[in-house]
Amino acid sequence: MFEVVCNDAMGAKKYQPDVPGACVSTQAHYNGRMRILSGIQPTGRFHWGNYFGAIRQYIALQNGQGTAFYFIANLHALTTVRNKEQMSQNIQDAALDLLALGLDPNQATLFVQSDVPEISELCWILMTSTPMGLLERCHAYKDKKAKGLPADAGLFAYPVLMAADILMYDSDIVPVGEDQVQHIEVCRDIAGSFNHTFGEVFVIPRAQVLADSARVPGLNGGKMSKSYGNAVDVFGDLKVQKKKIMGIQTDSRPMEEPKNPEGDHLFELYSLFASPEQTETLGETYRRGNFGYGSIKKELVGLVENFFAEARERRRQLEATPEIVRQVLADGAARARRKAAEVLRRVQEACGLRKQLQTDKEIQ
Ligand code: AQP
Repeated sequence: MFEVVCNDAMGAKKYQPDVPGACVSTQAHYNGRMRILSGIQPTGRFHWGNYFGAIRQYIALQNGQGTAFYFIANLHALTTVRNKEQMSQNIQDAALDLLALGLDPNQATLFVQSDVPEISELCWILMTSTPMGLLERCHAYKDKKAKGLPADAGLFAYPVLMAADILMYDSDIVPVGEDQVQHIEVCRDIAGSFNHTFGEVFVIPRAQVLADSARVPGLNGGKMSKSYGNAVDVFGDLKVQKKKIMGIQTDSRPMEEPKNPEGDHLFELYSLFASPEQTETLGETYRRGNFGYGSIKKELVGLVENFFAEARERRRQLEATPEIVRQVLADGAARARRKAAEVLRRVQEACGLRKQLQTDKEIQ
């Protein structure tokens, strides 16, 4: 079990994901089941940060917590993936990875973002009520620009598309890593301002972040990120994985010196895979001193291999049945579109875009 921090206007609250009806103080407006939504970009293979920060929550929240919608964010990924074969391979891999890691299509709706074309219309509508300054303050865009990575209007407007993704499904909860919390604040601002102008159209969502893996560190201690070259893939080749783990950057203090486990990224990574007892023991070892980082890394290699062994096997089986994956995505898209059409109609009516049209039959 892991601890979750619910981030909302009322402040952070502790939450145990396998206790139905948790986050009680904010449940009042759910009117039944809460709606959970999150998306993940098919920009490459998923890494430990994606898994521990986000995917682990998807799986925990699908079981009886509410109605869960998860999507593969290919429209977002278009800002970085510019090759059609690569894009379609990434989407296939993302679906396989999510299903292998435990996403259950009987419990949650899994779909590809662009299979719900309504999203682009909602994005445009929201764009017209988004102040430029709000987007200029977003750190994902600012960080990429500061690192000299290519930035286009799509990357700049990414939080508006993300707001559309969330608002389109009347989402209450958005399970994410810490890096996405600011974007959800932007979504809340956009929804609040739209509601203020046009009436109570949108549900105001809130981010949900795991306390122990809000920002999983990469091999160099910075945030683990696909684009920062410091990531370890969940389903990467075991030899490559081992090499990466053995290459985790550590300091050059003498072995005998006692060390503080707090804030040490090797310790942090170890604790994600280890049992609480193993983590406790390693903490004591750090504080006592007289240990080598190499032996911890070797132990971590074994822990990681064990941790994902079953998921690897499931992935191998799923890979052999691509038609099942296709069907899961088709069913998911159909379900997602039904909800999207309902919400878009509500939005169009609220802002006067539907006035000329009399009935749904006339539109078709
Ligand atoms: N290091 C991380 N720690 C915790 N959570 C993380 N997430 C990403 N990195 C970490 C969470 O994973 C989910 C999917 O995010 P995404 O689709 O935006 O993935 P990403 O941003 O592509 O991941 P990267 O590696 O950070 O990509 P680049 O380098 O391209 O920006 C989100 O919930 C995110 O918080």
